Amino acid sequence: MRIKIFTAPRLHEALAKVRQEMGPDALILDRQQTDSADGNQLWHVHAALDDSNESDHLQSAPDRSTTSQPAATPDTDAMHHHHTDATLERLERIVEGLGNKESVNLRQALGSADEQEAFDHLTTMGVSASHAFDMASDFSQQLPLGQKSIQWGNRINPQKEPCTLLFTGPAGCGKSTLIAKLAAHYSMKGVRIALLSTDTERMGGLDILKAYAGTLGIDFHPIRKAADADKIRMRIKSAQLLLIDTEGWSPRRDSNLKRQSDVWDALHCNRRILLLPANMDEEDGMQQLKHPAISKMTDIAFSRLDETQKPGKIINWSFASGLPMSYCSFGPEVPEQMGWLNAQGLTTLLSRHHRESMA
Ligand SMILES: Nc1nc2c(ncn2[C@@H]2O[C@H](COP(=O)(O)OP(=O)(O)O)[C@@H](O)[C@H]2O)c(=O)[nH]1
Ligand SMILES: [Mg+2]
Repeated sequence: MRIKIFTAPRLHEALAKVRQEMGPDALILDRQQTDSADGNQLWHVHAALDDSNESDHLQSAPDRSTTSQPAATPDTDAMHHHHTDATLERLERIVEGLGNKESVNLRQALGSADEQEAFDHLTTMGVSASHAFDMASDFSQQLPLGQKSIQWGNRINPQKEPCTLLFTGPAGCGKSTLIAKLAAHYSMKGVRIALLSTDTERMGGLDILKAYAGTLGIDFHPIRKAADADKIRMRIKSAQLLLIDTEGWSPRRDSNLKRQSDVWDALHCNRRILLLPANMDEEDGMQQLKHPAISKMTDIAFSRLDETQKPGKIINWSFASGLPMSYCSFGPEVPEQMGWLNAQGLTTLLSRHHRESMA
């Protein structure tokens, strides 16, 4: 048994250190909070690792190095698989247990019953335990959530500064609808708008936006290849707001990404917004954040907030992506049911959802 103390300014950071060094088998024995010499708080987590598991493993695994048969027989292979399956199963149980334990530890480390209740609300809404721990105090006082910790995007002001916004994300996430909402919203304010779409290869890909452009009396241009970008930009050079729709991506059509990203580069967009549907499973969303196009994005936006019981996952996604939060969409109606996320809005979103789920 190896025991070590891990120290960090915040509890979840100390717990992360434990996992990093000792792995998922580590047991949390104790945690304490102290004040450091400079008056800041420090967390000390006592963790233990049972090294004897490793020698168990060595004894029970078939020792291939000393065997006289060079090739594994089907029997030893089956034994080996069985052993690996059992180990994996055990590991899964430990990881799950540790996850729950970490959540319990974080909850217990909160100062008051109000904060613990806020922690419970936030985790029920889908906020991860470590972010819920950091936000519990603000939420319990109904203060704006994540004002300092979350990255917030800069709102556009096309009347003052022309801008080009591109939207992308998984297929069907609501890109065209959000662009139609923005187009309607800003055209009502008298902003000169043009719409472009690189969604030219799919049957019907251009249709929705083309129809909205017709209704709103706005210029609309499909753009097929990077070489057309200059010509089209010349034709719409008086536009103050250029909104660009894309076909987005799906695992089956990634070959198209190169063509799309060449067009994006040629259009010199100053904002490239990743749109994730909030009704997507949190893990699936995390997978989306590994997509190669993510490195080119400047902001993250969320759609379908009306279709999830766990809107708090958008906090986890935005921390994981490192991208600032921007627009949100919470219904299919154009131009309503759209907004710009800020700390106050996020608090309202999570409080309202909580009240509704309690009702
Ligand atoms: N409930 C709900 N539906 C939405 C939202 N945004 C888009 N939709 C609907 O989702 C469907 C796909 O949207 P669309 O904009 O075509 O997705 P795209 O493929 O990403 O362009 C349409 O039926 C929209 O009306 C939203 O925030 N909430
Ligand atoms: Mg579309």
